[in-house]
Amino acid sequence: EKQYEFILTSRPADGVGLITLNRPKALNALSTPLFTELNDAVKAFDDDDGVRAVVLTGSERAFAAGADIKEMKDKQFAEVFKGKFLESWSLLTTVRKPIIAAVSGYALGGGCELALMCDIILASPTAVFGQPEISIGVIPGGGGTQRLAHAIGKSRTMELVLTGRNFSAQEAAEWGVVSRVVGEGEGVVLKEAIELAQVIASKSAIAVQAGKEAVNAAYEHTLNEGLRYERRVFHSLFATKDQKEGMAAFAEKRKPTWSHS
Ligand code: CO8
Repeated sequence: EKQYEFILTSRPADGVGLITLNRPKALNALSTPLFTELNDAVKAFDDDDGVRAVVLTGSERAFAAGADIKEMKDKQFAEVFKGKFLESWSLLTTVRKPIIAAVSGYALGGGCELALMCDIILASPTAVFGQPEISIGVIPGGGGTQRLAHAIGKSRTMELVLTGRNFSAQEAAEWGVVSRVVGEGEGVVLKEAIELAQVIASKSAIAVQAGKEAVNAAYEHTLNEGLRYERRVFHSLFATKDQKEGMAAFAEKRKPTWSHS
């Protein structure tokens, strides 16, 4: 694997790519150099036929405690506007392969937003989410106001964004921000995320990517456009070998062997 300064990459299981944020002294504060590496690693896994699902994690103490406040504090409007500050930080929302966030500890500000950019979030009971930007004189800038509003509604989002209060793993699960809270213990959330990624990686890669694209359409299209889009993508899968294989295997009472084609 390529060597990076602020992240680690590995392949913990067949078909699974793992990216670990690795700026422990700054609680994985998200800086421009970190995002340059993260984008590079995400793209490399997305382009790699051997990877069919990606897991993104941090440390036990922090998934990420937000954008790097020390990097931001002296920036001027003209600089952030002309320099398109944060614009490239959402690259991971544009890739085809599913990305699972395994969140333990702080996921604050940009850290919460980074988790929200992923396709599935699993939380450790220690996870602490929040959009504390209001307390440092700004607002979320990485999609927090929009993605939280979609996920948990206006009233809760307003309360969180306007007070900056944190919310627990339990609240995140009750509200549907995360798909579930895993059991207690060091490394449990990562282990479960890798297992989940393995299940996804064991399916037809084309069907998985089509499924991700169709679900995402629910957040961008009207219901009718979304339903039409889903049906079109469903129809198109009949052009794949994996559809033939999957349905033949069912009829023949055997396990399918995917060619991912
Ligand atoms: N930026 C820079 N450094 C940080 C950050 C941060 N966001 N968070 C923690 N650190 C550093 C601390 O400065 C400290 O460094 P040092 O040892 O050199 O003093 C080290 O990490 C450890 O932190 P603490 O000593 O503060 O640890 P505590 O356990 O006492 O507290 C907290 C942990 C509560 C997480 C605390 O560190 C904190 O409040 N951090 C800031 C949280 C925050 O406000 N985050 C929002 C930042 S703004 C933002 O994210 C804008 C979003 C932009 C979009 C991004 C798109 C993806």
